[in-house]
Amino acid sequence: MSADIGSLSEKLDGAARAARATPQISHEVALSMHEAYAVQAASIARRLARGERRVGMKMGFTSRAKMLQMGLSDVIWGRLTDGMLVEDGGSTPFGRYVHPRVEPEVAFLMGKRLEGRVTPMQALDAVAAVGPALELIDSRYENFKFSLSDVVADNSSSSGFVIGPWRAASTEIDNLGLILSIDGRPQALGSTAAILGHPLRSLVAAARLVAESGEALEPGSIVLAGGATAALALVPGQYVSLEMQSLGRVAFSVEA
Ligand code: OOG
Ligand code: MG
Repeated sequence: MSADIGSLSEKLDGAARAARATPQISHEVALSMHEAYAVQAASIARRLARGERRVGMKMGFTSRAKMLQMGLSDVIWGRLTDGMLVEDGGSTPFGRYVHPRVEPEVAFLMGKRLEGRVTPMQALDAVAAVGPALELIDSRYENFKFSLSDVVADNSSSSGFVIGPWRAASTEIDNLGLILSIDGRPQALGSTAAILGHPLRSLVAAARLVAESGEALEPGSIVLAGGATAALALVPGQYVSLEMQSLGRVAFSVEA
């Protein structure tokens, strides 16, 4: 069977809207990575057609912790819309998700357009600000299990994100200690060095990857550099907070 990009994107978008898991695509059709990104783009186009606005992109599998947790090792990316944004200190309804998890990330706010092959210095020059961030990932597949093409088609599990206070782009971000807490109790400790050795390397990779899909990192857009620790499963009623050295705090609650 050959891939029907339109109907696959409809299936994944529908699963996300209904917060109901769907079987892995790879159990029925073998998607190439090119086709998987086409399904992702088509499913995001459905969100944009409903009035959501594109606000950036997220990187995935940029740390060993995440690669080991999910058993996949290629760096991937996904698209962020304003509908996925959860206010810092705000809350998000548990019922919106299938089986949400949270992970600590670093966010970049772009000041200049960036695309294609760039050096770390060029990447840094394009950054307007950096901040601590939490990503809510929520695979639309049953049991949070997927192949690489499955997860790419599913917008790299992206479903929500929270961004803390922005700091100057000149802030050193290469080895910042971080504590991810649930209900005030530390659950994961780590360092931003887990993100490809330096989160800026994730931005360099982001510029190259979006260019492969004919896109650029646009001024004003957000780039999430990828989880620095394994993700934690969420349950209703939890208060999630991230404390990042030099960058400060970001938090949200999961509504029951
Ligand atoms: C895929 C998304 C990976 C990250 O930060 O590494 C990701 C998943 O783990 O479901 O967002
Ligand atoms: Mg992530």
